Amino acid sequence: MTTTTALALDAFWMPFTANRQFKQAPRMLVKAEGMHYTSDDGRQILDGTAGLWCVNAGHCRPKIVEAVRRQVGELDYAPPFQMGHPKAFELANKVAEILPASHKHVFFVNSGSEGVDTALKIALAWHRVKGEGARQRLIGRERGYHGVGFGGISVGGMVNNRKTFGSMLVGVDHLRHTHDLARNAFTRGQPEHGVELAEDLERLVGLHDASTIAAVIVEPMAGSTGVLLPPKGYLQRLREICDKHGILLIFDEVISGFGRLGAPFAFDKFGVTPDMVVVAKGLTNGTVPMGAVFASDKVHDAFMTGPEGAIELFHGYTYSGHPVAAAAGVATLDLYREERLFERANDMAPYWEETMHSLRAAPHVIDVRNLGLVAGIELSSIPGKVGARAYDVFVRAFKKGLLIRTTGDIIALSPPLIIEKAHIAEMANKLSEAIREAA
Ligand code: PXG
Ligand code: PLP
Repeated sequence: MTTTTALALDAFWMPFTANRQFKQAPRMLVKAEGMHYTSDDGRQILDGTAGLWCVNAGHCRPKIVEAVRRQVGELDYAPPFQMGHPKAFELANKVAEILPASHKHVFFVNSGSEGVDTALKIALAWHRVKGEGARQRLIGRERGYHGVGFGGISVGGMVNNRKTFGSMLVGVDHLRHTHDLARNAFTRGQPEHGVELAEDLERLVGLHDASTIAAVIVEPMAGSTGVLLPPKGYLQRLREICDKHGILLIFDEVISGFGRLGAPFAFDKFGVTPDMVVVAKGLTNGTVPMGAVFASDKVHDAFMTGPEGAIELFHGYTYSGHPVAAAAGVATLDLYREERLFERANDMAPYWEETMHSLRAAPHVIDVRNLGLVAGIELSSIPGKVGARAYDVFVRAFKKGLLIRTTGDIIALSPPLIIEKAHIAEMANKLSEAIREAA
């Protein structure tokens, strides 16, 4: 095993990391199995975040590991443009089995960011194909996270991800976010208040006119910004307003997809069907990078009209439908089904909810919110030092053998769906201690 001390750390410019701080006191993971990581000093770390919201079936599951091994030795790579290989089709079919009859078209990408770019481009191209090329505006939402490509940061709404990168895409506007602690703190499940915030889309239609708007993209559950659940009725109302004005609705389910909320997708859970869905992360259980865009017949079929020899969509990636990722995806979906992991998440949710809300008793906790196997615990900020308290909790939790994720002063928890009750109790205990000990 390569130890941390033997490694020079300078060359790797780490993503979304305080590089200089990290490299002075590195936190290194060297192995994983099931619910746990092993750190380089040999400690077991309970994974409270499914890696980064992606390892939904738990770590190093033999079925997936074997599928990847077999595939890389049999067909390592095949070009995806004007060529095919069976695994990509097999995976598309397998994904289609858990999609509505009207949405069985799957475009493969390699990450959530690429998925978002792809969905936004399809939306623009779709309106053009339909003869409405003036519909070029894209609408996102404040506090949204849609990855880090120029498309994603343009429609995204987290200021630190945007402010240093210039003017981004033009013609983008944003809905108001739905976070409202004054009315909704300590809600279990979907908040009661805030359906009226969907009317903000009518405001934007009034401002720009529907004839200029191509699509609205939202996370049905906002994850990265700190677990914001949609108010009751909000997504339904967005769907109605989009329908009324001929605007496409895109759900970014990079986090909420593949069982996180106790259903295959958030759109199943909330009963609102978007025109396109972006997924990544859980598609391959995090083992090999892959994402996808699911398109409805309405979207897909409009492209299948010109001459048969013409490429319908001038878009794709060298690694779209990569054989090794596709093999990982097939094995992952088999595992989800065999172990009924989406149902399991739903069955475990009441205990999760009860245990997470017990953290309300810890100091500085100003909100606990939850759905399925996700929870957000919001702490009051130290004046003038937003994020310092939660970071302190994060470091303390790691020392105690628990991996959590923080954003600002919000702690996000999203464990693998194989979690047992004893793990949930352990998480709450360790987290409660870490919060109490933090400044
Ligand atoms: N959309 C959503 C909703 C996401 O959560 C992406 C797009 C981008 O996916 P890629 O694979 O390009 O990273 C994501 C990714 C966090 C955190 O702090 C969350 C994500 C990524 C990094 C950090 O919670 N989600
Ligand atoms: N840059 C150059 C010079 C390329 O040739 C390609 C792909 O052929 C890309 C970027 C895009 O890479 P990818 O398809 O992996 O996104």
